[in-house]
Amino acid sequence: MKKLTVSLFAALIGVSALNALNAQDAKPADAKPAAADATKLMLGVVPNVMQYDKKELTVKAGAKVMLLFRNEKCPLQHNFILLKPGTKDAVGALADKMLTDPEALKKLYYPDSKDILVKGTKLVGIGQSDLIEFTAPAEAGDYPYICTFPGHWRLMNGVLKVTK
Ligand SMILES: [Cu+2]
Repeated sequence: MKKLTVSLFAALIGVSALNALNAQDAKPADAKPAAADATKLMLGVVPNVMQYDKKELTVKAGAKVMLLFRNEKCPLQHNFILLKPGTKDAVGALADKMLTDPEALKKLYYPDSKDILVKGTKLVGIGQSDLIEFTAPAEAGDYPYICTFPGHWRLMNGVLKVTK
């Protein structure tokens, strides 16, 4: 299963990235934590209905995470942010307000909020992907993730379950 996941990642992020993963495998055990040690998660988009393909993801508290967010077939653009527990509605409301923000596109539709823990690096259009690396929260709990393209978040959301 691990091999399959790694090859899927390689296909999506390119051969050079695979070489990098392999190179890191070869490093001594006391080297810095490598990509190979990271928890690899994949999140996709269901075309045209403004939904992620997973309502739930799970990681261990404090784990290094490589999240591959990809949009294979949806003509709309999407993004990914991870939020503090219980803040989905508040940040969603800020996302909707970006409709009138002339800088919204430049900000990739990410609102300013101290409740945002992790942001993706781009708007992901059809055929694109975003490899998002982060450290999972240290506290166990249910951390919402949403797309902040205005109007999407009410449907386009899920929960990262952080476990001890
Ligand atoms: Cu979206």
